[in-house]
Amino acid sequence: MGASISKGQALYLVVVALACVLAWKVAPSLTSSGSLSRPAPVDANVMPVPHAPPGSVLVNITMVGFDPAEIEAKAGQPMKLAFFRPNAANCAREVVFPDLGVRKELPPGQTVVVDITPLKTGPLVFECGMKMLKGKLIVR
Ligand SMILES: [Cu+2]
Repeated sequence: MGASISKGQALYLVVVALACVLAWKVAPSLTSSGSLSRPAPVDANVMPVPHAPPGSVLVNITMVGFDPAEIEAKAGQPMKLAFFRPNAANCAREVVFPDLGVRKELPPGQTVVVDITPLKTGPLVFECGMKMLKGKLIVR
């Protein structure tokens, strides 16, 4: 007797250990890779709508660019821009304010609110990450 275990017990332990490893290593990676590769659920029958908070300026992102492409602003006054990218049929995966060092991702179907404070008067450019779509604030 003592510390010795039978062949049957040893085999049982090996099987249990393998089952644990499978459940721990393989199963989660299967489920998580499945959910990671799947985009956020979007009901094809429901058009996404913008959710611009009160006081914000809604900026739609269409196939041709930002709409409106020119927005009035006041120097030194904080403002909220609500960027709404209804779908992925444009390249604006992100919006960039180069002069302010601001960069925000724009997931399709969502409204992303960007808080900015233009500091000096004149045009303040915003653009897509590839500098193809452009808009600007007219800061007075
Ligand atoms: Cu682009």
